[in-house]
Amino acid sequence: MKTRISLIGAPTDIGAGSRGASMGPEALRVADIGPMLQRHGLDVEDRGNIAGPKNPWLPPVEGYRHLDEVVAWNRAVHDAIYGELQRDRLPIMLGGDHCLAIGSISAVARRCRETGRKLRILWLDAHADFNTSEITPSGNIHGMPVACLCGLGPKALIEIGGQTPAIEPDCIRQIGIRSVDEGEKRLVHTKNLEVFDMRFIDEAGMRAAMELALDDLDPDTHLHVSFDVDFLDPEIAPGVGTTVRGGPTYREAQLCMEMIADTGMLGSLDVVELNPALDRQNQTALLAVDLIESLFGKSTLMRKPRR
Ligand code: B3U
Ligand code: MN
Ligand code: MN
Repeated sequence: MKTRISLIGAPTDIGAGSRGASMGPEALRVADIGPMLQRHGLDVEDRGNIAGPKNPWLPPVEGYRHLDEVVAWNRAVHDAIYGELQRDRLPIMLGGDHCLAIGSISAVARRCRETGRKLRILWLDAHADFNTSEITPSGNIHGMPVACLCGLGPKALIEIGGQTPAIEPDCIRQIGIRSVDEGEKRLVHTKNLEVFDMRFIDEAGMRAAMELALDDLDPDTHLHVSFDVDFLDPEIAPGVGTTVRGGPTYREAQLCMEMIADTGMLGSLDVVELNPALDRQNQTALLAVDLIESLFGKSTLMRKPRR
């Protein structure tokens, strides 16, 4: 894994259904994300925050809320993430709502095309984020990034990375899913998305889910983790706009992060949907930072225990 990390804040709630995710980057900094990574011997550069349009808080137009502003933010995110990848650094995007993954992942996909590397995306989320303007119940674009990345969406958003579609559905593995809208469900099946939903995790366990999600990785793979904090059970992570009960426990989430760390292939990360306005004493940000510590290789022991 790369040891040179860049933090990039994207302080906006432009794609969300409630206000407050714009404060996510600062809450993660207050929870010590930078110093924590430094304590693990990583070279960390905090590149500060990206700027973009303010949130006009208007109703949807033709199935999209704030489309022009979402495009502007994602173009800026794309350029910032692409720049860090070109500098051979591992970018961590501090969101911001999940619509911003269109910018970050299109940049990662573009870089993978240029360098000939394979791409695997782990989408940790309560939601599939696979809506389109025709089927969205809300018009909120944070419910659409996976569809946009797969080429289903407005021209301005699907073209951000240069090539359309930015990615193929078969490079995504979704984990922790437990809230999918009716039309969205049909689209998930049509496009054959690989989803390890909570039913799967209940029955087979997080270990089996992650073994499959990380199965047959080419040794030259860029692993991107898109961590929507609402992936976590709201009992432990109340600071998000769209809580869905029945998510992974603290232990399950730790195992998930540790198994990703064990691959040694992490190449980029989004941390999104953290909403400090809904949090209690920054506990959700502190939890996210704790889990990110495991994602970057914190483990209890140096080696496996003797049996
Ligand atoms: N699927 C719903 C709700 C939602 C999606 N992502 C979040 N919420 N965070 C929608 O509005 O598309
Ligand atoms: Mn999401
Ligand atoms: Mn979500």
